[in-house]
Amino acid sequence: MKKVYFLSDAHLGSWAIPHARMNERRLVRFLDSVKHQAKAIYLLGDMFDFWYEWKYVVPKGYTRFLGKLSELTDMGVEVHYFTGNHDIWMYGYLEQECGVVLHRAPVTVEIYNKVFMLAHGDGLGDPDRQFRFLRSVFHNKMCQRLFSMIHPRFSMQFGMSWAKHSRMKRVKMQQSLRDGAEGTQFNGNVVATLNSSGEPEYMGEEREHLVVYAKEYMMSHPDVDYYLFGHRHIELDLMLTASKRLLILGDWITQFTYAVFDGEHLLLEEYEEGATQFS
Ligand SMILES: [Mn+2]
Repeated sequence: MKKVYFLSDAHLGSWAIPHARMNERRLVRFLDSVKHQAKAIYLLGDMFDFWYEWKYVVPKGYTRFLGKLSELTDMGVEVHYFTGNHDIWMYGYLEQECGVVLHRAPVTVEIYNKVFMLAHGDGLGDPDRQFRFLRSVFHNKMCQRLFSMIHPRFSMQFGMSWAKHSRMKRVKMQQSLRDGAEGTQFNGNVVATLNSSGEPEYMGEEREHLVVYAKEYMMSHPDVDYYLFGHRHIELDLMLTASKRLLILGDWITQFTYAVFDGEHLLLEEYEEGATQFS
């Protein structure tokens, strides 16, 4: 049986990530390695660190990634692209040029007789006011139109710097913890340890927004078997009940993790360069 793959958060092109091109190449090698056994690939958001497109213009770069997406869809592999909080501003280029199916909101889909609830995860169960405000500005049609009127020379630079800045905040958190601070603030929680991507480690069932959200959602949607999210840059594989499961997909910055479903098993795996990919 052909497999279905899920991954997220490559943040391609990030000005805050050294060797960003290497990460793009690694991602492309991974996609290439699974293309013959893949039925579908779900990209769950923030694949670009900042993406904005105009009527006749798209950002420079990403040629390997975009080419690989096109190759996959030309072969008949379904590619689903979810917008995250860094690449909200997609207006048809990826659908028309690369043949992907674009999703702007969470999707519930049945795959091989299991029901998956898929989302990037930003804004779900997150009460942070500042984040919610920014999110509403970013999604606002009028704000988008105004932003489009700025020459790309400046608006792209602004976007790339904003995205870099939001990553550098994590780097500063890391620094202050290294300097001996006992904890640092994140989403209203004090966190004491960060993972390799500079994100707070799993905060526990009570405090992790996506877990709280899924547990609540579960009450009104008993048909969902699996919840898959990105956004947090942590790896999590959690049983919510005896049969319901929640996965957070890690990232493609330092973790290179993905979920794969073959109709029977759902696994969270790490892409190892050079390792044999068994079909
Ligand atoms: Mn995100």
